[in-house]
Amino acid sequence: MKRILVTGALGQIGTELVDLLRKTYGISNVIATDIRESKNAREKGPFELLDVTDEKSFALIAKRHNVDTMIHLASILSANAEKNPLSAWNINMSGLWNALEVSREMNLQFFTPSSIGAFGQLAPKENTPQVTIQRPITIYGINKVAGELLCDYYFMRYGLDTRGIRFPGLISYVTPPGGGTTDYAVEIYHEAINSKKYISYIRKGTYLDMMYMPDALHAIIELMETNPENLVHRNAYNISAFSAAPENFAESIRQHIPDFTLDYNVDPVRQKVAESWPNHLDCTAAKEEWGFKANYDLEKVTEDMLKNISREER
Ligand code: AKB
Repeated sequence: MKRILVTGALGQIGTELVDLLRKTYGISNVIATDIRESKNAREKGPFELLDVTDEKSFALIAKRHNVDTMIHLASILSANAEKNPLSAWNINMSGLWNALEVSREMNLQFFTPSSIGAFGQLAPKENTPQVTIQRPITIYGINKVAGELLCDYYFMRYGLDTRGIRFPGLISYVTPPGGGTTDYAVEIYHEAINSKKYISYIRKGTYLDMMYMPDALHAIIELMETNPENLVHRNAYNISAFSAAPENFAESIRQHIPDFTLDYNVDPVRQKVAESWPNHLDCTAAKEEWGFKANYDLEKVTEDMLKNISREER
């Protein structure tokens, strides 16, 4: 049985991942950590306050709980990182470095997410290959490329079992994303239920890879459970469920809310970031090496998001 430490456990991925890990591996085997505390965090299972830039506390907590696996999620997302690049660099890179060092000392299995943000304008936009040029124009993307390389380095130099996924925009009704370029793909559903209209900060015709949270969570567990001998690319695998532009979300929502309207008020900063990212990733390596498969297409996401948001917000 694994004993897993999760950083950034109260974030968009962490909240739901911790629940699923606890169902899979047992409540007491999953140690949730975050820089802040939520009301019921400690009632649900082991929880520790942890600032990932504090190397000593990081090591103490990991040792005290005798973990064998690290899932390092704490990071600043793309749009927020652009507002304060220096602080994003510090949190994203020092946090990752500390997570890797603790994992090296304790010989932990290691996972950290990368992103479609790790590519840039020079990478092919359609069927973006697993291995291609990566010249991101955002500090977040630069962090992600450096992070992928650092994880490769720990694997090659120390034999640490590092694994990663390049996540697309993640859609969920449970915890809001907070500070990403793809946040509109979550906001649009809340606004559809609350006001039947949405004003998109991303321009019509801007395609990005997307995925529903349950597919993302299963992907993490499947990758971590895969026999290491099958893994060639490790840090980090392209995955995607579908590629969509804002108007595709609107069309899909109109199947359920016919008078839903979509307008645009483009934010030049986030638009520039979105335009520098791929339209659609090639996911062959993830499929071949660990059997990646997504179950939710845009229509299934829309149905589930609208059903759950209207249940919770009414
Ligand atoms: C963001 O928009 O920053 C994230 C991501 C795609 O990495 N959702």
